[in-house]
Amino acid sequence: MVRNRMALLVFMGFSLSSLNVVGQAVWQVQKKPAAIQVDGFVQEWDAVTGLALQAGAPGVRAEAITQADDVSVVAKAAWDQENLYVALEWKDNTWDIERVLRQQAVWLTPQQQRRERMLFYDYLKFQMTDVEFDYLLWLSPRIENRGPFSWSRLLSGAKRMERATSPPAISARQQDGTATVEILLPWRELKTKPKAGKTLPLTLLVADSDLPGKPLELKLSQLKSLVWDGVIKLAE
Ligand SMILES: [Ca+2]
Ligand SMILES: [Ca+2]
Repeated sequence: MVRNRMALLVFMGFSLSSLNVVGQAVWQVQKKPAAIQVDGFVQEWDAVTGLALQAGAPGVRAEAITQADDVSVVAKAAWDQENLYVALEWKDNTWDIERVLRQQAVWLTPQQQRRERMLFYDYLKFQMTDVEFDYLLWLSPRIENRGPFSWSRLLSGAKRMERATSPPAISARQQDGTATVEILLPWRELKTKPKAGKTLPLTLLVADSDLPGKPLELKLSQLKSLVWDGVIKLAE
């Protein structure tokens, strides 16, 4: 019985890892168009193809989300020698944002389980890794003149030692039911250099909560998220 279960786990592990190698999602990111200004307005990104994060979109794993109008984010990115630029167009039928400081990032459930507190609000997790670094950014949109809220951390080198890093420049607005965010992330903050053709493993997670003001205990059974796992590729 135990052996069968072990064999099943080994088989599942093998299937999952081969799927990752064969079916890895690639997000091609072009060089920065001249006009980009990190001011929270995103009209200059119109010609850039976005990555759709919503229920049913290719490569997106939806947890407890079935409708695109529940939450959706279109992510766009561009790069140059100095920076990675990201633009988000975020739609949500019920906003639930809250500042979560890094020191409060873990919440202990009544059953003494550790949960990431950001998952209980509307937050986006951006985690980009490389041989040289592991960079994590959590951010919320700006809604009704609150936010954007964010925190980031950088682990550097093969041993993943924590290194000081300045927060990226983030500019966010809310217009006509859409929250927009622009992020400017300098490569030097990641202690790395970009190169055309380079691929960097990336995870994007959109946490969605529609219970503003409710206690976390009550939200626990209602956690919803969208996850995209793949690589970001710096195109020529
Ligand atoms: Ca702009
Ligand atoms: Ca929401």
